[in-house]
Amino acid sequence: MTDVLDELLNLDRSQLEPDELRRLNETELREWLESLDYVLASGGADRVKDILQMLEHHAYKHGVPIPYNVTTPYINTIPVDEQPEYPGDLEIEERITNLIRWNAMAMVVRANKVSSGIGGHIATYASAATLYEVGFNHFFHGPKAGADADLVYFQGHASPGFYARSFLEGRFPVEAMRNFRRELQDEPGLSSYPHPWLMPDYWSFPTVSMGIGPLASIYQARFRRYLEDRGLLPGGNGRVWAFVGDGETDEVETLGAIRIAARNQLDNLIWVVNCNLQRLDGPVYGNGKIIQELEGIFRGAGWNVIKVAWGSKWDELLARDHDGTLARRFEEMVDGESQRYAAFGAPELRDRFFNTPELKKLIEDWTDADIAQLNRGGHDPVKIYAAFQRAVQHEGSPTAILFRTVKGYGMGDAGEAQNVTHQQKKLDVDQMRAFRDRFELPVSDEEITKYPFFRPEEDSPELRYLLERREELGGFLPARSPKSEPLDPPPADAFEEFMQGTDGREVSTTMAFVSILRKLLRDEAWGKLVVPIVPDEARTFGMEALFRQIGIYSSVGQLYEPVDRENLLYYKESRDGQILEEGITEAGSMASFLAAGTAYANYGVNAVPFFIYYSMFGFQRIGDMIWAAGDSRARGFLVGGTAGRTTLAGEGLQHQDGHSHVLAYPVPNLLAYDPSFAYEIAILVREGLRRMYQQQDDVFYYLTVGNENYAQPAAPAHLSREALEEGVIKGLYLFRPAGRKRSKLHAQLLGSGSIMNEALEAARILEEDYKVATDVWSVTSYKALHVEALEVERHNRLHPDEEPLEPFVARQLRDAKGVLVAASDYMKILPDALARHLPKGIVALGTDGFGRSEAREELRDFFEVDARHIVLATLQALAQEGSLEPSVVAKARGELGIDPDKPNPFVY
Ligand SMILES: Cc1ncc(C[n+]2csc(CCOP(=O)(O)OP(=O)(O)O)c2C)c(N)n1
Ligand SMILES: [Mg+2]
Repeated sequence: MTDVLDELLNLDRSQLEPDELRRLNETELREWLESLDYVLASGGADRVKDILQMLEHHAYKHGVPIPYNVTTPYINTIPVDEQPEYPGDLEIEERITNLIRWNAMAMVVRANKVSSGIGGHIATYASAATLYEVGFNHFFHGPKAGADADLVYFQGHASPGFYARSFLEGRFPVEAMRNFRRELQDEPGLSSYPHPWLMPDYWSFPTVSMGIGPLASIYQARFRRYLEDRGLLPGGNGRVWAFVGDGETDEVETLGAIRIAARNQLDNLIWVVNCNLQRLDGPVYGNGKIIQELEGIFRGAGWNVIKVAWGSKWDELLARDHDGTLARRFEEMVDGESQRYAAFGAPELRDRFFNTPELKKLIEDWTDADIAQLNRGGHDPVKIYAAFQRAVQHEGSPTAILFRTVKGYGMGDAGEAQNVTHQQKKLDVDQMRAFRDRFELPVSDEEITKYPFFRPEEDSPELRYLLERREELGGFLPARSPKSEPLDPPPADAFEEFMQGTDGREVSTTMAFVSILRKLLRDEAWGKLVVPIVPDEARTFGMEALFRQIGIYSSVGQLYEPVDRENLLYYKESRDGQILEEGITEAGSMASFLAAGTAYANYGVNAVPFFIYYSMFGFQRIGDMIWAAGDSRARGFLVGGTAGRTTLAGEGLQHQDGHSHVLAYPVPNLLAYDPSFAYEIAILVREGLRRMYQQQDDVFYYLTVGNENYAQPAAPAHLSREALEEGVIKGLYLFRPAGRKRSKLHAQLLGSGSIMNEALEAARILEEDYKVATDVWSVTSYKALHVEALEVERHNRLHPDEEPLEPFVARQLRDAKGVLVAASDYMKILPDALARHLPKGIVALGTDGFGRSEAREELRDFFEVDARHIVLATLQALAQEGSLEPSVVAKARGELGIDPDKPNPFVY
């Protein structure tokens, strides 16, 4: 051989005849391949990898960059000879799966038969049934597995399948199945989608808003590591499984954080991507191959990827495919073409897929029935088991398993692989019969018209098998079982220092909040449970002292000496660090909030997340995730910093939030506060801890804090501590009674956040310059006042024969004299929404409109929320009620220097 090479090497290739060149190429290739075979046989796969890597380097050094290929051939990752033996009883498992398929389909069809338009999905679960069943029978560990218990994010649109399984398990009566999507019937109903609020013993994770489940699962797996590394949770084999739709990967939330999972080496995270190649309208990627595309993305991000594209029957053909013709044909076929074979079956596959003499030869003796068995990998339990097994054994990185399935599998002409299948909710009797025959279900022709649910006898082999498997694996899933112990709040005097004020020292509410947080971090019981979460804004909010004090969590500790090591407050990362420094991702931070805020339910750990961020990038950017926190019964504190449209001065236009408090209204169990003073925050934090962790109410808190420095006052002396706490918590209390007594003119000013200072200044001007006796109230929460007033109103409506109750806000203001004027750094709708609950009309000042780049003073003038505008509004209100001449108001306008022709800050 060497002689041949020597001879050939001396040749000038350009002089060779084509035939000679071909022979040379062939010889070269053979040489290389033989060497490789030798290395593989003697040194094994690892040695081959080493050599190939070195070769690549070598070529690169000589100016030959090898194009990086992020995808592997379009065949299964796990070769047949590496598939483990299936540990279960395939036959009985198939019968169970078929029963679940039937009941899942029947519950949707029946629901829509009984009342049209009730909705539901058949095709999603039909495509994923075997994936889930292999998981339920062999992998998913239930709550009784302790530290090995898994958390599973189920695909929301597959919910009929889980209900159908739970029905077989005896967890739901048949009435519940009949009331799928009918939760307001006499009998128990079933929620359309995973909803922990509505089914708190069952669902843990709301997944139906696409992208949120996958994103949350990454941070869930990381949070689990955090708890283990910090000694708050025993280490175990518990994993996070997330089932993801292939269409769902279009959502930026789905793939946007996958590298975070790789960076944190989350081998406790397994994603099962159900690539049925379709979404709602049609193919996910008809002109390409979604599996290949996703493989590249996951591999590029550092994930372990397992592809399960082809079922076992294809192995027979691949074994005979010596020259790679079949593998190349796979590569050539786009998903849109592939969908046709699933829709039209064996004849189409025979004619169109096997489209060359070589390919036709592979199936020359095959009948259509043989060809029909050429299944996709995600319907083959043996392949699924092999993939799951490999995923749980994999170490060092997260795993994505890409399963190829058929959307609407088994639905036949009612929808199988049809573009309309996602929304197919109705099957006629013939289609039901076809379904029954295909899955060999014991339902008679007479029964079938009634859409019956089928559950075998209690001691049938199927039910015994199913129950045994779940018992072995730690109990039923889905299951949500909160198990944390109630925890007393810090003692009443723990935050006493904040009740005293700052003695004239000017500090912002942000600084006050951070001091409160630091105090809590030092608390014996609570300190370790606090989880500060920041999206690269710790310095913005003056929290950098915490870096050193409690450390930043890193799964690998700190592999470098930080540049500021000499500093007292250096950037300290450690394995038992407490801060979750998420980088610039509010969505990721919120996902951490979700994980920490539900740790009481998922791990029995009373973690207390404090997520501190620019208030502008909360509700309007990640509102759906905040909604999910409400739905998930998450507990904790969202802290919106640099809050208010005018409070962050200067170039902070992009951060000028004057509406997050409006956006906080829709989330039912969210309590939203816009405090003005340090002692209010102290009261609210302690109350939050009491309510959420002692009383175990599934609420969470939103606090806005500002960056304007001012002297923090002591708690007002005219109120008892009890009355003050009640007012702060319920949303309103009298902060400073009028100084002027026996006046003819009276006003009540309502201030919030840092606009409270403008209200106080306005009161001074009103009293001194216009002889108006002015009380100043602090409104800590318009939402709290509004919600309570609605509750009272509703009670009165439903109990017309009882003495009507009075809303808290009306009671507080009942005896207050004169006009009501409210000002905040938020939209006017907040005070306006209270109008009908008040004893008299209210004038609302607020910051509706886009922000501006300006200084605080100019901004407050522009938005008409400064002391001068509050004075003007008060005088105008007094004129309107007839207590003042309009000319006095016009004169005052001049005195106050307000331009009547200034532009309206609200453009439309
Ligand atoms: C944020 C969001 N947008 C849109 C929808 C509506 N929707 C529900 S299911 C679906 C298609 C899902 O396709 P895929 O992720 O491939 O799941 P499959 O049902 O195919 O398993 C869509 C668009 C949604 N639930 N959430
Ligand atoms: Mg899909």
